Amino acid sequence: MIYKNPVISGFYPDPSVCEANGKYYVVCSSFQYFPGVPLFESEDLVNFRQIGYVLTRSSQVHLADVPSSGGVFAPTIRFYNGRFYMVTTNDTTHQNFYVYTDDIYGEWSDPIFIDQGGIDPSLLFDEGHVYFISNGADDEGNGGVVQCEIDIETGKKLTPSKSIWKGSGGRFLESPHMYHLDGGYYLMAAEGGTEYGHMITYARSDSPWGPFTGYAGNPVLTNRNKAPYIIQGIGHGDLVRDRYGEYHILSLGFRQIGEWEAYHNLGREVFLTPVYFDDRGFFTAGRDGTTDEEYEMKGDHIQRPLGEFTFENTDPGIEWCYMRRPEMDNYELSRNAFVLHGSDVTLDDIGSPTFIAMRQRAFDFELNVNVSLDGEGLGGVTMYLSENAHYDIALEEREGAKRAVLRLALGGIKHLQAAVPTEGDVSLKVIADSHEYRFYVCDAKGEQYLGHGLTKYISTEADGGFTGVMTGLFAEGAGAAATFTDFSIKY
Ligand code: 6LW
Repeated sequence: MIYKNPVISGFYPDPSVCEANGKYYVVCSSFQYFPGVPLFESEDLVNFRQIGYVLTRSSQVHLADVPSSGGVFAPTIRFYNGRFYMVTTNDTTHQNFYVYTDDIYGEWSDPIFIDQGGIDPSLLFDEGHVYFISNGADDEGNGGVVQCEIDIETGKKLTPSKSIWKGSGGRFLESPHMYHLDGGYYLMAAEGGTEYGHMITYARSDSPWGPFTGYAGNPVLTNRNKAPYIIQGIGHGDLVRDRYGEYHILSLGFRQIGEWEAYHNLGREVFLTPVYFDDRGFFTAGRDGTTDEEYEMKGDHIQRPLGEFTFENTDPGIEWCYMRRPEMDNYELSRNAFVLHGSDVTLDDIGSPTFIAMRQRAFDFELNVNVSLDGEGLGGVTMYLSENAHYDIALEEREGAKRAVLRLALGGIKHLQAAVPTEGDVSLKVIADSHEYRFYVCDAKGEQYLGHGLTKYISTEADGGFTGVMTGLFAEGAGAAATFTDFSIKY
C-alpha cells in the first residue's frame, strides 16, 4: 500500500513508539496542555487512533504556572514484561520522571523521579538491566548523551551518570534512544535543533556503555538540504519494526508554508520513513536519507482521511484538552453540548482560561458551531498558538447588548477587528487554508464576514515556541456561561 506523510497530522511533536501485543503505541509531547502526553494506538503504523492521555491527573504533573512551550517535553514509551513505561521531562521544574501502567486503556501510576538532568529521557530494558538515557551532562560535567542504570521499582540510580556519546558534531544533541538489535547496541539521536537544520544520527557499540562509533553516513536522515520542499525539520525519531519485520523511523517534522521565508502554523507532526539495514548491520533511511511525502509499504491497509470531528464522535477525555491546571467546575460537557463558564482569566493570560481545544489537524478546514451566552462576558472560538498569538471570534454581551466580535491578538497587540450587533440565534464559522483563517457570524439577519487573520503570524516562526495551533472553544467573564451546540470541524 501507499501511505502519505504525515501519518499523524497537527501538533504532535517528539513521537516515540513501542510495540505491544501486536499493536503500536505512540506518545507525543504536550507542553502546557492538560492532560499531558497524547497516547495513540495503531495496528499498521499508518492509521492512528488516539486512546487518551498518559498524564491525566494534575498530581502527576505540575503545570499550574508553566509558560507556553514549557511543561512536558519529549516522552519515550517502552513496553517490558507486560508493563508500559512513559518517561519524560517537565522542563519547567527540570525534573525527569516516569509513570507506568499494566493497562494501556487505564490510569498510569504516580511519577517516579530520576536524579539525572537533561531532557528527552529514554529507557532501555536489556538483559536484566534498565538504562536511563537523556541528554545533558554527566556527574563529572561531561556533555553528550548521558546514561545511568536505574532500579525500575524506585527510580534510584544504580551507577553514576556517564556521558556515552557526543554526537556527530551538530548542535543540540537530543532525543537519544538506544536499541539492542542483532548488530549490537544502536544509539540514535537528533542534532541540529528542532528547526530547519534538524537531523537524525546514530552510533553503534558492542556494549550499552560504549565506546560508540558514529555511523560514517551521518546524518542518516534529514531534510535540511531538500528544497524547495514542504517537509522540513525531520528529526527526533524512534526506530520501530512493523509486523512484516521491516524497520521505520517515526519522527517529527513540519510542513512549511511558502518557499522563501517559510513558516509553519501546525506545529511539529509525525512522519514515517522506511529504514534499510545492510548486511554489515548499518542502516539508511528514506530513498536518499530524506523523508518524502509518500512511500510504499507492505500490507493492504488503507490510510483513513481525517474526516469530521463533532461533539458526538469525539470524547472530551480523548481528543480534547485544556490549558495548564483547568478548573473543572467551569466545564459541563456532554455529547450534544459544551457549556463553558467563564472566569477572570483570559486567553491573553498565562493561566487557565476556560478553554477546551483540539489540535488543528490540517491546513484546510471549515469549523461551525452555534453559541448562546448567559451573562456578561464572551464565548467563542479561538485559533490559539499562545497567549501572544491567537485569533478569536466570539459572541459578547456587555450591558445587556449582544454583539459578535473578531479579536486579533499578536505579540502584545490586542486588536478588535470587528464588532457587529447580533439578533437571535448565533453561529460562528471559520474557514481555513494554509494562508489565512476567515471568520463569519450568522444570525437572524444572515451571514456576515467579520475579517481574517493570516496563518503567518500565529506560526512558530513569528511567535516562537514548540507548539502548534489549537482550534478551541472558550469563555471569558466571571458571570458568563456560553453554550455551544452543533460543533463540527470538517477537514
Ligand atoms: C524536545 C527536543 C526537541 O524535547 O524539542 O525536537 C524539544 N526536539 O528533543 C521540545 O519538543
